[in-house]
Amino acid sequence: MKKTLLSAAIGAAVLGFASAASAATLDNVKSKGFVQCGVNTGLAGFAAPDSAGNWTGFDVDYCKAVAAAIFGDATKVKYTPTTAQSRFTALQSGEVDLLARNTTWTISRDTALGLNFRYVNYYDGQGFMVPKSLNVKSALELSGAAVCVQSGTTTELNLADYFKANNLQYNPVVFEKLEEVNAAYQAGRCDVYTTDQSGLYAIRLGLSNPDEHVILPEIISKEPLGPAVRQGDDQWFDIVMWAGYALVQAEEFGITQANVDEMKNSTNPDIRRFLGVEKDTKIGTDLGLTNEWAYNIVKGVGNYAEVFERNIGQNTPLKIERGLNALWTKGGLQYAPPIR
Ligand SMILES: N[C@@H](CCC(=O)N[C@@H](CS)C(=O)NCC(=O)O)C(=O)O
Repeated sequence: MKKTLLSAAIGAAVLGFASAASAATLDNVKSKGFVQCGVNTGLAGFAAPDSAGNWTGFDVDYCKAVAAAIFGDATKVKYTPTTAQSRFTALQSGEVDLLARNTTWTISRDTALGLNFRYVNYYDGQGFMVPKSLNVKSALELSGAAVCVQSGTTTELNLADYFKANNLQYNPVVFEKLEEVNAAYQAGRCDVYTTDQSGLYAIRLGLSNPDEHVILPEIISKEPLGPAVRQGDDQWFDIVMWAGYALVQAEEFGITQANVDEMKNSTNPDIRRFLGVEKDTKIGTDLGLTNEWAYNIVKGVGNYAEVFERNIGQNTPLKIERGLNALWTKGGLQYAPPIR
């Protein structure tokens, strides 16, 4: 990871000029006609292509929300699969316009890597998965274990800290590619798999025997996952971040993909402003978009709850509970600053 951070930081320094010069990401996106979105190489529920090459998932819907805000068309996205290691270079080099890829917001990524984060679309934490046959009930029983982990992640760093802090020995089994980590775990080359808990749910589904693996109760870190952009383009930063808050705000208002047209007739000035029907609204145009930007997001992908439930919620194979990702009014952390 040190090497990754260093090489990415050198990349940022080398590219510093280019990113400052390419401040008008919105103009560039508009002229090419699509958003180039950096996603996973394939993580069930979050970002994965089907056999026809159509991408779906919780993070994919984020890319679509940004496209809907800009073009009024959620399909105007192209996807770049990135590994944990390659994602930051892809963003710094301008290969992608944003990352929507279970990326933890940390201070070093925000500073040394030259990125910007401001919205968390999934509050997560790092966990451990083990075969049930090991009969392990807690991570504290893992001394001496071989641990599968992907390089270029916060996971690798937290793992080292956790075992050190608890005076436990371990043997890291590290790969760059997700499929290599998965294959190593499936083949029994390691006793434990560690990553973000959401990732563990997704990876377990892809094992040949998901029921024979258990996720341990310990959460050893904070992993606030969210979209990231390059530093140096505040307008683009605002658009990408407020697209996320619009999803949350729509849920707070009870505006859904199905009722968004009807909601335009609401007499609530907050809702009218949000949907761009209140007279003299300038919210969308001040962002560099149209005042229908939030309407287009909800029309295109739904609200935060709909995006969550469609991709990773109770009626999906992942069956993830809202937990920390419930609205702030329902005991969670999802909270949109005022859209006014
Ligand atoms: N949130 C952590 C970990 C993110 C991460 O890359 N996790 C892996 C394991 S779940 C992943 O998504 N791999 C998918 C891929 O490489 O395509 C970070 O930002 O460093």
